[in-house]
Amino acid sequence: MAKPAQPRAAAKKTTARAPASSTAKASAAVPPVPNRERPAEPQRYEATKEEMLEFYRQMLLIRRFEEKAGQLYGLGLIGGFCHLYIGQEAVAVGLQSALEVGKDSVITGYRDHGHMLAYGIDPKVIMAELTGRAAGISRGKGGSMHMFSVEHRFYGGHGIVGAQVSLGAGLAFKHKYSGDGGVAMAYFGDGAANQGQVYESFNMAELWKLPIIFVIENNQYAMGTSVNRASSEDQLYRRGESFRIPGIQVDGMDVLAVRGAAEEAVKWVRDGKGPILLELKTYRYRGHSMSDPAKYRSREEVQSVRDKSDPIDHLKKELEALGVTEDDLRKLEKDIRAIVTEAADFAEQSPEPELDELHTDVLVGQY
Ligand SMILES: Cc1ncc(C[n+]2csc(CCOP(=O)(O)OP(=O)(O)O)c2C)c(N)n1
Ligand SMILES: [Mg+2]
Repeated sequence: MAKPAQPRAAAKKTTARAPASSTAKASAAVPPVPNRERPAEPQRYEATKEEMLEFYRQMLLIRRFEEKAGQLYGLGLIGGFCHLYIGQEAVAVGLQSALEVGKDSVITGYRDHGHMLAYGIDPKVIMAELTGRAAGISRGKGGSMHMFSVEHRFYGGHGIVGAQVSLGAGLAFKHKYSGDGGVAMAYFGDGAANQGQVYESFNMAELWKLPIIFVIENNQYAMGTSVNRASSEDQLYRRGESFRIPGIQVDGMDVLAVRGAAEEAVKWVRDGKGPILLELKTYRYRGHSMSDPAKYRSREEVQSVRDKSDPIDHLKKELEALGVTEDDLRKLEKDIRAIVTEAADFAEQSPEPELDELHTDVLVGQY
């Protein structure tokens, strides 16, 4: 006898995890019924006061560095494209604080300054690269979108939307092949999440159980297009489902929630369980790039996110509640400003590359 057809609702099993974010939309009416092992529900990270101060310091460094980069761009000292990370600081800091610099690889798109700073790369050589100086991390020839540090295992800085996801799968393959214990973290945007090569990479990564954390930085916009206008499935943490890649949605404006999710993701991947997908709900305060007139959203929208969910203000309040004084925070701010001023002075005073550098490093040898 033929089996009775399953009722529609029961057949619609979802293996996606319920959103961990307070800002997340309500999950589907049918509760998730996992049919395979899933990572544990992430908890907000229980940081010590020292760790919280360090997260605060790193986020503030990114914010002040980016503000300075914006100023230097306005003065004509930075040429070409420049995409600022202001508003998204908790993502890079929360995630990369759970990685091991020099062991785990990181790769991202063109909005890359924050990821470098979060991986401990010297602000001076990043700023010098932005201003096209010989002392820059890519010898002044890469600019904002093309920076690398093989020493840190930071592999760029890529201008082709989505390309870094496939390259990231390659980095993960290398970690697995050589058995070096490292994992790869590949960041991409909500817009990039609609690129075909992302899904080819998902397929291979799961098939070969590659140690990779796919990170969607959902800042709500791809240039001037909002995620809801461009994506048929706008709950991006579900995008790995048909490849059996578990997904977790995270409040990307809360550095401790981000770090908590990173803990679970790193554990899953290092344990050899294959890839995992994190969707970080975040927001960029500035335009897509420095030349964006930002006519696709209102000032009120931006201001309201800044007022309600700023990751730095949020952590500042928590630190104050723990007894960190205004004076302590003022001193920290002063130290950060000094680091950024030093980086800008270094970048302005360094010489440009020699003309004969035009033909060097066009093709790089083997690493
Ligand atoms: C293959 C490709 N298509 C289009 C572009 C032009 N482009 C540059 S950035 C961008 C938007 C990407 O948005 P998203 O992935 O959300 O990242 P975000 O800028 O928000 O960080 C587009 C369409 C490109 N660089 N590469
Ligand atoms: Mg985006």
